[in-house]
Amino acid sequence: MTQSVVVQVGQCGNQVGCRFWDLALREHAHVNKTGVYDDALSSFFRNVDSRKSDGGACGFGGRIQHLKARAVLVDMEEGVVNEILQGPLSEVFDSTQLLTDVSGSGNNWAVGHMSYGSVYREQIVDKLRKAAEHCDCLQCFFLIHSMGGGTGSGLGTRVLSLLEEEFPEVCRIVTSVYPSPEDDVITSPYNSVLAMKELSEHADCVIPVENQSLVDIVNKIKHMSDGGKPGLTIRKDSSIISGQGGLRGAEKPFDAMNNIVANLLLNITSSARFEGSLNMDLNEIAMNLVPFPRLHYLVPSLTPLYTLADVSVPTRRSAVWLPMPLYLPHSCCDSCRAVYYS
Ligand SMILES: Nc1nc2c(ncn2[C@@H]2O[C@H](COP(=O)(O)OP(=O)(O)OP(=O)(O)O)[C@@H](O)[C@H]2O)c(=O)[nH]1
Ligand SMILES: [Mg+2]
Repeated sequence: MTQSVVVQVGQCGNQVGCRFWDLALREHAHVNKTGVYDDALSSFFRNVDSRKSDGGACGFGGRIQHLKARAVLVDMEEGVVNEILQGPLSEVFDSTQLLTDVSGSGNNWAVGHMSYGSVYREQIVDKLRKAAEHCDCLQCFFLIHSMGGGTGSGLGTRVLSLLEEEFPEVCRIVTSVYPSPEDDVITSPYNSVLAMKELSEHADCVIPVENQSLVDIVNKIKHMSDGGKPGLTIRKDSSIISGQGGLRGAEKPFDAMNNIVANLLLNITSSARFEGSLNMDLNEIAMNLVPFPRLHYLVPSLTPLYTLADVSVPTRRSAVWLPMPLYLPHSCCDSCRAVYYS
């Protein structure tokens, strides 16, 4: 089986990434009842025995010792990463995977891209290489970042170009969180435009997610959970609307929105994380849906939302992919839609 590495940059990238790891662990725990480290777990997690001297890597078939996420966490502020390290997911990361500074990029794309990008270039490449060396067959890098923040958009896109430079053969799938029209970061439209150019040039696939749409979806789900029709009701403590993930106390403002993005990533990667007759390689997403190299923005769609009420719901009927250029002219009628939904 192949492996993938998640690179999360900036506050948004790390917060979304955190929800992804939380839900992924819960999903694997639900499926893997035996406690054995298997192929499915190896795609996004390493099994590490801290008592061993050679880095502690354990092979397949043994008991799960310590699961470490195949991730690199980058933020030019310390707050979010420190919070992760004090939270329930602290065991999933170790210090070799983290890179932080103190002051942040001040919502300035150029500071992230040019200043921090140059200062931390070697350290970033070093951490990416280490993560890659832990994989038997590295297939994909997932970059998660915001388009509005200085670190996410500036340094995030710099990391993307470093990935292309250092690992040209490995597929780069980017999840970009676009700012809503009412975003409180005044420079976010500029940051987004500057980052878009880099995404067009260096990514294999971009999955754009927009914050206003996430707010709308969260409100819709909350409405459904507050007394929808029978069969459409979402439990109040379900993973899709609760940031607690069954693990921690207070819910943070972006948690419900980040859960949607994390669920999306879980769905995209499920074929790579689990065995199955419809199993496909992640790079086939780009191969099948990208008609021209720079036309690689895919609009993700998640349906129906209420099956996401709990990650323990076994059926997966989601992650419909509509490549952007085909979406508008072909979503006109049911027969057109059927082509894409089949
Ligand atoms: N969906 C979502 N959006 C977020 C989250 N955190 C921040 N944002 C959005 O991201 C943009 C700000 O980017 P941040 O990620 O906070 O900034 P940063 O990358 O840390 O960069 P600097 O703080 O400038 O160094 C704004 O548009 C916010 O609305 C989050 O957890 N989820
Ligand atoms: Mg920040």
